[in-house]
Amino acid sequence: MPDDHFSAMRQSIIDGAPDTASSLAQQAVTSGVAPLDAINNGYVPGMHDVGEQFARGQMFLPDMMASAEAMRCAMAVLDPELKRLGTERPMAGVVVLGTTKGDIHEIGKILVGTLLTAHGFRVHDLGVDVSGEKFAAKARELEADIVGVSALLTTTMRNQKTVVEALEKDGLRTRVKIMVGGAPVTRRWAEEIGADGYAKDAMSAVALAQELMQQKLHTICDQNLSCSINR
Ligand code: HCB
Repeated sequence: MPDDHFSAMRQSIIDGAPDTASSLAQQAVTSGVAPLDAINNGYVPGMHDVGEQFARGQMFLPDMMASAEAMRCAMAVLDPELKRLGTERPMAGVVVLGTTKGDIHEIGKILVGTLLTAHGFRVHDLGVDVSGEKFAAKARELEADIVGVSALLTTTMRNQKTVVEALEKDGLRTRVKIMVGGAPVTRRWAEEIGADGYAKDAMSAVALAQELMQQKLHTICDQNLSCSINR
């Protein structure tokens, strides 16, 4: 796909133009462009520009909402394609996903959920503004392997720690791995709050989830001599 097509995708997000974003995504699918390339090279850079313009006061909340809507429309086209690519894989693990309490940003989390699904994970998305207790209750109900917590605000990232605490309080911490992400989140923050890993984007989240599943299997193996997984 020519670079100017990716530029047009990026611009459709900056302009907050849902119809354009959607039809460019449709064209990408029709011409065989990998949906992840369209997302990573076209739409996500657009969201980053929007964030920077907002931070500089060159863009206001209604504009940012229009950009989010354009992103949602592009994803509505690309999402089924991503899922289709992963439908025939064996189940890789169960993930409970959500955006932390007080935070309504969801685009990145949805993208993480989509790619995890495309790589064979069974994902339960709790949505936005989710308390630690809700994460823990759902993780217990589904016997989740991994809980993924998103936070986009510096004021809400500290609530990721309350998810770690809720899982500890519920006695789930030894069974459930925790991964965190979101624009202000760092590896150091993940370590500080006692999470098992940090992912900077959706593809890294998939790699991390796969690694956490391996760690989990090895732990089970260490406790069970009859285990026969490859090391
Ligand atoms: Co929002 N907002 N926003 N916003 N918003 C940010 C996040 C700022 C950075 C913009 C800025 O000032 N530069 C800023 C936060 C500043 C800060 O705290 N440091 C900000 C602000 C201030 C606000 C409000 C407070 C504005 C206001 O009301 N005055 C308000 C907060 C409302 C609330 O949550 N209580 C607000 C509202 C909004 C909306 C509603 C207009 C809209 C969200 C719509 C929606 O999600 N349905 C919005 C948007 C769109 C943004 C920006 C522009 C884009 C976010 C986004 O979707 N990025 C964002 C600027 C930015 O981040 N550059 C801005 C694209 C995705 C793909 O990236 O980082 O979310 P991601 O996710 C990645 C990655 O982090 C990782 O993988 C994802 C995929 O690659 N990942 C995980 C994410 N979660 C993971 C979990 C894991 O386990 C593993 C990996």
